[in-house]
Amino acid sequence: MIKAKFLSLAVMGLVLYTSSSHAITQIIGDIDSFGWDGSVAGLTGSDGGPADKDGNGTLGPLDLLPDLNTNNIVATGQGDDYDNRSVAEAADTEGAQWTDVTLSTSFAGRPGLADVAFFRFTFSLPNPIDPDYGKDHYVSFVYGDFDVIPMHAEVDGQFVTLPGNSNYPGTPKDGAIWGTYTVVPWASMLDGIVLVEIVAPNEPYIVFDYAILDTAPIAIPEPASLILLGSAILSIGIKRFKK
Ligand SMILES: [Ca+2]
Ligand SMILES: [Ca+2]
Ligand SMILES: [Ca+2]
Ligand SMILES: [Ca+2]
Repeated sequence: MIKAKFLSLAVMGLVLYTSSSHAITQIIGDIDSFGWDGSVAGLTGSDGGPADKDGNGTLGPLDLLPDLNTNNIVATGQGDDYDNRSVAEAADTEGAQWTDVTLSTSFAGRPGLADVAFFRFTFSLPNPIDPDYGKDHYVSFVYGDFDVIPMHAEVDGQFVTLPGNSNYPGTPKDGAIWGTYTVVPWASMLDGIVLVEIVAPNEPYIVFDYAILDTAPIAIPEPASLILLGSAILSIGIKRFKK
């Protein structure tokens, strides 16, 4: 009986601790295949094949943005403009307004172009007792069709390289979806703000899905290793061909 009481007290304590613990984890926009969740299966990529390259029913890194008019090009003025934002996303002022909508020069309904996009995480700091306290975090974000240089991100002023269409393994692909992440040192979080700024003065067509601040990064294939893998496969192929 005493043991049972102790156990139930311990469980209560755990519940109290969990509910009062304070994490910083925050998402701007939503993880919904750039607003295409539910209709991904019917979408075609710029290569004429399915946009959902890995066939998992969602659009993420290494999949392709939809080529809506199936002319094998995904770009401004190429029939690929859309706005899949919810009312709340469209009305947001902290970054969700730049997601699930084509930031495209040919789209009258655009909230702006890539160069003005930003994601601003604002949070209250956890207490020293909380598990996230003192921990470096990660900012990750997912986007498609970066193909006009220069383009990079700045996370609290730190330069972040962004892979684009030309980094697609094997051969460059229009509308390639990539994600990237970077460490946000705890020291940089003490002001309660993490700001992601996109610097892309010439990029006329790009789409973002979401940005997330968390203690772990999202899973993203490494472009460098993929390119190495791609060229290794290619060289094996050439060797075989030469035989
Ligand atoms: Ca997929
Ligand atoms: Ca198109
Ligand atoms: Ca582009
Ligand atoms: Ca989204």
